[in-house]
Amino acid sequence: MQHAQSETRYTLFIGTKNFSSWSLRAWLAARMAGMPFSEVVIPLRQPETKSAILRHSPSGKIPLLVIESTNGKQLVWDSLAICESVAERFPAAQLWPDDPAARGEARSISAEMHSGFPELRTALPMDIVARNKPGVLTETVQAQVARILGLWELALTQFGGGGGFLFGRFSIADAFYAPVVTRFVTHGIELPPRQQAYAERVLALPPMREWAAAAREERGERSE
Ligand SMILES: N[C@@H](CCC(=O)N[C@@H](CS)C(=O)NCC(=O)O)C(=O)O
Repeated sequence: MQHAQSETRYTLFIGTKNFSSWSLRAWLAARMAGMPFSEVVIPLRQPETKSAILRHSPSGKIPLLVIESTNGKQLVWDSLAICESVAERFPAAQLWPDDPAARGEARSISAEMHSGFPELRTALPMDIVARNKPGVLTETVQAQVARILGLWELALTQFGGGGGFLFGRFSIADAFYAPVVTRFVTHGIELPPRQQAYAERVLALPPMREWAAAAREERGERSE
């Protein structure tokens, strides 16, 4: 279904909801910003996945945001670039903190997630419906888990205030760590109380519940 918003039309190409952590980040930021968009899900891990993505996304990766207006068609690819475009086009959503110090930190921790934690991403893949027994983590992965919990602690203490999210109200930083929250649940990583409470707030966001329900449906499981 296409949504029309004045003369601009947004289409977000994403991957299988159970697995596609980069897609979740862009999709969640778009939903939290109230952006009207159509979504196209391209199933991942299929023989035809690459060619299906390449039909739309020259980078060969998703997420991809297609913006169509009277000015023509614009492609925005890569999760962080999409989040930035959403923030720019929907300023009322205030997807970055107002305070420059908080904004600098929110951008830094989002960028650190975007470009980092490769061992954690391999050892603890996103699989929203799975519940795995906690396994033995390498020292590198343990250090990366500790780094993330430390980043959350710092942001919640310095900037979280009463809002409950890393920088008070929901921001792109929360979108960037939302898949990590699901990974901790899937892989049975125990969290300290403050981080656990934060994780629960992220999972309780209506769009997160909607995404998780869709992931269960993809896997042929009944939604809650
Ligand atoms: N840096 C990119 C990474 C995108 C990415 O790796 N997407 C995966 C899905 S989560 C993908 O397109 N995989 C399909 C493939 O590589 O064939 C971003 O932040 O958007």
